[in-house]
Amino acid sequence: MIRHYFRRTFILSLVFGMTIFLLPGGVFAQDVAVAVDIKPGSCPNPMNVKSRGVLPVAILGVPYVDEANLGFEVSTIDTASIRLLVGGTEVAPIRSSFEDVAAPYTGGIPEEPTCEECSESEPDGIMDLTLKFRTQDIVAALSADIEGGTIIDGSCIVLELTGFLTDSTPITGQDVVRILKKGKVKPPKPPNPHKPPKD
Ligand SMILES: [Ca+2]
Repeated sequence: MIRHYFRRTFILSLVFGMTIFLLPGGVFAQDVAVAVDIKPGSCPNPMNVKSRGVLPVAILGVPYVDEANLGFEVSTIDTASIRLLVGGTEVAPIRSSFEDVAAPYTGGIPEEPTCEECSESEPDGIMDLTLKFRTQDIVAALSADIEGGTIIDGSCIVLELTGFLTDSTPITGQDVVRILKKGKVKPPKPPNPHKPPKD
């Protein structure tokens, strides 16, 4: 998995540091950068644009370290608010659940991430929020965003996730998928002419 967490935290602190939101209670809050993991347990993260299935995406819980690093509990997320931003389209998940599926990446991330910058991690005892998005919803949004509507095989695309915590604090994160247009899509089996029909 692409593990942008720490790099993202740094970048987003620059990008969103100036983005201040006024909460209903009059409290100012910045975006919280969350660790997003597309296809937890898999590296790289292929997305077959012909798939009629779902793309699993996890927001990873981060363990408490000390008072300077309080970690992140996914139970604080308003799950109904989560969207993938694909071009100009918001894609909502079709379902979500709480499940420990992976651990946030703590290694270094190069300046320009590619589809290969990922690692396979296992559950770490910290609860994660798993979400399922219809692949075809994402493909439709991608096609609408690309001139000519043609998604290029093998290309790396950043998917950005947004949402809110239950206290209305905005959250954001991202991960990368590699577009796959070949293989693994089985055509329906033709009927066997030698097999007698069932009664
Ligand atoms: Ca976990």
